[in-house]
Order: sequence, then C-alpha cells, then structure tokens
Amino acid sequence: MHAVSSARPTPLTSQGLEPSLRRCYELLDMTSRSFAAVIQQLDVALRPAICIFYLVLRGLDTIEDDMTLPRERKVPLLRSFHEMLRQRGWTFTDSGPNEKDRQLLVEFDIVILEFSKLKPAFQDSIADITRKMGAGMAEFVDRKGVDTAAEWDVYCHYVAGLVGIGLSRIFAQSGLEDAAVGEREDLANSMGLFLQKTNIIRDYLEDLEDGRIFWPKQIWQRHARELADFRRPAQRIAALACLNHLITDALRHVPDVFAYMGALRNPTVFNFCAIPQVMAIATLARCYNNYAVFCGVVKIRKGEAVKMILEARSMDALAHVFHEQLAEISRHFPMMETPYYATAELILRIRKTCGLPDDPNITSTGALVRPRSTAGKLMLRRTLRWSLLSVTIGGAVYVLLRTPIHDLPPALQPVQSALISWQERALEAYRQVREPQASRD
Ligand code: D9A
Repeated sequence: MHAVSSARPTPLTSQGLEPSLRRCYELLDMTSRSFAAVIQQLDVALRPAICIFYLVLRGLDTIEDDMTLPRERKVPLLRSFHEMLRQRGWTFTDSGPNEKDRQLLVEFDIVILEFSKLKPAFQDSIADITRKMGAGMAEFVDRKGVDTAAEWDVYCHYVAGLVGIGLSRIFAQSGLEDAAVGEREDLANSMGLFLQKTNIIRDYLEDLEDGRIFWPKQIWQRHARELADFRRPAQRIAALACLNHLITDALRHVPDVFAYMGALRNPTVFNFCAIPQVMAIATLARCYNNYAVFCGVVKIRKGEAVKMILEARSMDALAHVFHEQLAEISRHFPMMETPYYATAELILRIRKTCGLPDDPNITSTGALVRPRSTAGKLMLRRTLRWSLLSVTIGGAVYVLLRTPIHDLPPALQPVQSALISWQERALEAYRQVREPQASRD
C-alpha cells in the first residue's frame, strides 16, 4: 500500500522533536513570526543553534529594554546574563508586565536546557557574545542616548555587530562555511551595523514616544535643538536633512555587506543572511527624504518584501536588489540639501566597489540626471531661472542657505526657511507632473 495518500505535511518544527526544543521554536515564533520562518529554512546542522542564539539575545534585549527595572538591578543582570546560560533551571519573572517577550524569560529554563545540548563550540560562541553584549549594554545604561557618530558605531557593535560576529563563528564551526567567514569580524560587524542603523532610523517616532533616543546627538543637533522638534511640520526641511544624513551613514556599510555575502557558500546560510539585508536596503530607500518617518511607521509593502525575499538567493540577485534600491534613493535626492553630494558620491563609490550597474539618476560626475519631458524642460527652465537669480544675488543667498538656521539672526531664519521650501515645492511639483503616482508623504 502506498503511504502517500495519508501523508500530511507536518510543520517542520514539530517533526520528531523533543518537547523542550519544540517549545523553543514556539517561543521563537512568539517573539518574531517572520524571522522564525527565516530560521526554519536553515540547514538542520544550524537550526537549533541559531534558534537558541536568537532566544538568548532576545532575553538579554528584554532586560535591556525594560524601563521598570531599576538600574541597580538591570546592570548586574546584563553583566551576568551569560553565566545564567550554564545555570540549570534559571528563570526571570520580574520583567515589567508590558514587556512583550516577558514569557520568554519566564520559561528561560527551557532555553538553558536546549543550550546545554548544543555542541560545546556553539555554546562557547553564544556565551562569549552574550557576555560581551551584556557588558556593552550595561555601559550604555547610564549614558542618556548616543552622542557622536563614532559612538553610534560602538553602540550598534554591541547590540548588533556582535550578533553578526557570533553567527559567523557558528557558520564556520558548523563546517557549512569556510573558516574565513568566522575570522572576518569587521565584515560580520558591518552586517549587524547596517541592520541596526536601519532599525534605529526607521523607528524614530516609536522610540521617541517610548522615551528612548538612539539617533546620535551630535548629528541631530546640527539640525534641531531637540530631537522631538523634527515632528513639527515646520521643521520638515531640517528633519529630512538629518534623516538623509543618517541614511548616508548607514549606506557606508554596504561594501562590507557585499564582501561578506560574497564569501558565503551554503545556500541556506546565504538566504538567511540576505533576507534581512534586502529588507534593510529597501527600508532605507523607503525612508530616504520621506517625512512619513516622523509621522508614523514606514513599512515596505508585503508584496514587495515577499518578492525580494524570494529573489535574494544569489549574489547576482542581491546585486540587482541593491542596484534598484540605490536608484530609488538617488531618484529622491532633494534639489539642494546638505549631505546630498556626499550621498551621491557614496552611492557612486558603492556601485563601483560592489560591481553594480550605473545609476540611472546620477552621471559619472555626480550630477543629477533629469529626463527631458516637456514638463521636465519647463521645470528645468524654471530651475535654471532660479539658479540664475541665486547667482545674481550671489554670496549672500549662498551664505544664507548654508548657515545652520540657529546661527542666523532671528529675522533671517524665516527667509531661509522660505527659500528652502520654495525650492522643495518646485521639485515636488515637478515630480507630480513627471510621475504622479510616485509622490510621497
Ligand atoms: C539577527 Cl541570531 C538579529 N537581528 C535582526 C535579524 O537578522 C539578524 C537578531 C538575532 C540574530 C540574527 C541577522 C540575520 C542573518 C545574519 C546576520 C544577522 O548576521 C550575519 O545579524 C547581524 O534584525 C537583530 C539585530 C539587527 C540587532 C542583530 C532580522 C530580523 N528582522 C525582523 C524585522 C524587524 O524589523 O526587526 O529580526 C523580523 O523579521 O521580525
């Protein structure tokens, strides 16, 4: 008799698994539905280790996040969390009632049990990363937010770069990837930084409302007195300048991402790593010069996400996604804005180092390409007329536009705003004529 007719597909997670490991996959599903699915498609040699690693990190994160824990309690907990991994039966029930992953810590003994069944090499990698991350998080508990751009890299190294480094070690230890993947810690770090910076940029409003600040102060202070000021529509231009500045900073990591991805050999590992990266570049493209970031959540459409996830299975496909998303960014360059030239130059450099095709919106010299439709010509003429005018008025206007708004005498501040928004409106109108459906915010 054929067994085929009665064969029902069993969910991967429950196939002949011990109850405690099955519970770990359930906890994974509870903390992150979509990422759980991404972990499920990994080679079986990696699946339990990555699941446990994820849950351990999530547990640590829940403690870092918890505003109801006094610092005297939080700091030692963060520092000693890696030791709990070897303490059979340890659980934590004092998370705030609103912590969304509090159940994970309530049942943490199960995670610890499954941790103890992993190969010793996997256990050591996970514990080592947990120790370093806990120490880093403890260090940042007392600082109120992140100060310089360099410090932003340090914070993101602790909470995300270390994850990339730990995963890379596990990939290499499994034998599915070359030892070199585990050794290039700079590249693995960039994988995490690119994801984390993207999250921090996208989550401006959510974090602000929760009383958390992850945008580096020295950057946003060039554009506003208070981070919350960006929410006021009158500050739109400053808000977008700051947003674009941070996105440009995140884009610096793209060449490392390509170098890292190019070293991967196992298709399941490749896909596992590629999915968050394509989501991140698409999120940055969606956020670039988009005031909606300051008004709500900017999400990529489900269909678009699914398409990219299915696509991201080879270096060529990855290159294609990055090519398109970088072009989406250059298509939205504001006409004049502080980090514009930096962004255009960076994108040209990224395209060169990553072997991507030319940007349809930037010439090799970094100038903006504008298609010459009738409406385009009209707008171009208007733009030129504006340029001519500004040349005539000369240095005065140049200085007026370039000077940070707070450094101008109060009487000139509205003049600067008016000049900038005039330009912005002209560009917006031009875009409306060219591509009415592509309008944003
Ligand atoms: C990752 Cl084990 C993360 N983080 C992610 C998810 O991807 C990375 C946390 C724990 C682990 C892995 C990730 C995946 C693949 C390779 C990686 C890597 O490095 C080589 O980490 C760098 O975001 C969290 C950090 C960025 C802090 C590291 C992806 C993920 N996506 C969410 C979507 C979202 O918006 O957060 O979790 C989801 O799908 O739910």
